[in-house]
Amino acid sequence: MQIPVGHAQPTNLHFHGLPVTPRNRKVGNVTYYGDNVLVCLPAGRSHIRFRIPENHDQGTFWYHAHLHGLTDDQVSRGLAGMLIVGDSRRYLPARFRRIRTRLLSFKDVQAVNVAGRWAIPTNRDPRIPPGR
Ligand SMILES: [Cu+2]
Repeated sequence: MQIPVGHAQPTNLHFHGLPVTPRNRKVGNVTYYGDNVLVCLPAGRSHIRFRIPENHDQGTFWYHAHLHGLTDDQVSRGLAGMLIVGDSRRYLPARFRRIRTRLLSFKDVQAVNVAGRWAIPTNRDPRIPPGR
């Protein structure tokens, strides 16, 4: 997975439900980042690489930006996604194993009223209480 990081904000990635390493690894002149919420990915292109064991639980998991102080702002603006490991349909009765899988995720966006206007809290606007 390669994460393009713009210059506007730093970020990182955190994976829910995957017991993956938080360690960074350097191969040649490329750094592969682990799942470490304390890492601040530098601007430019960053690489995240880890192995999911063959015997990992199957199911749907999710990942999101988790840079402390910017998490709510970045996640509510879309820096999150779903990740499917394996195909858990094989546990269904035979007649359901070929059903189409659709992914659906819900996010909440918390808006606050500032001086009569609704706004999404960000960590950049001092008038609005910051999120996590
Ligand atoms: Cu999380």
